[in-house]
Amino acid sequence: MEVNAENTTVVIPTYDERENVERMAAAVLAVPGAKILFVDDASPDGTGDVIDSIAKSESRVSCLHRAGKEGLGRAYVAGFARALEEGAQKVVQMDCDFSHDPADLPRLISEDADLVIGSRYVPGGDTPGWPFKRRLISRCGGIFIRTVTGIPLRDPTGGFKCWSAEALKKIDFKSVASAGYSFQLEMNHRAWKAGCSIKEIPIVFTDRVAGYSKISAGIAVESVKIALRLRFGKI
Ligand SMILES: Nc1nc2c(ncn2[C@@H]2O[C@H](COP(=O)(O)OP(=O)(O)O)[C@@H](O)[C@H]2O)c(=O)[nH]1
Ligand SMILES: [Mg+2]
Repeated sequence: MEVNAENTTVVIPTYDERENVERMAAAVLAVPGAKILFVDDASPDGTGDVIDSIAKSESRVSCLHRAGKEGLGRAYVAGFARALEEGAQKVVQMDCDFSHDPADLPRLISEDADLVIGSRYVPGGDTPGWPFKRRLISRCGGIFIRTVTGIPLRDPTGGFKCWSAEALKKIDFKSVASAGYSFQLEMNHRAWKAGCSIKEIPIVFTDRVAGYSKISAGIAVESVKIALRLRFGKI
């Protein structure tokens, strides 16, 4: 699929992704016109320096350097603000570990909705290789979130998404409460409540090959807390 992504910025948060950034930059740059904004939280492994050296020779790549690790949600808020300042009409969010396949970008970008969500749980979506326990936690999490908040999404916690600039401006993303991974849920909830058009398209989510996962046991707890706060109007 061919797309013209000149108005699109792909925001990619990085923390210790040295082994992935170069390959990721090349894969996203293969989408004609697309810009990449990495948001690096002073990765101890020197990811930020690797990105800076890519950016020197590639004008479509830039890096927002932050002073320290503040969580995925904070990194995205800063990245979205920068992308909008620079005039992006569409803003994509994507992990740097190839769990989100850059080959899906044209499909995500060309869809017409305020928010397009790459979904693991619509027909055609999948999480190959996940052990039963992980599938169960993710599925039950989704059911819990739908039941508690009422959000009509099959995959309310996924992180591969494309926003229209108008939708981001409308939902006042800078004021989200979530610092970490529950950012995904909170943002989706805002978009839904604001009446944005939301579309879920299938993606296959594969586990990372290089580097290590930054997810921790606290993630599920954070999502439960955020879901309850969303339900009871505390955010
Ligand atoms: N800038 C920044 N990036 C982060 C932070 N935590 C995770 N990331 C990045 O967010 C993406 C998803 O994290 P990952 O560890 O793959 O999470 P998992 O897929 O749930 O295991 C990756 O690109 C990480 O490098 C953070 O605190 N700050
Ligand atoms: Mg990952």
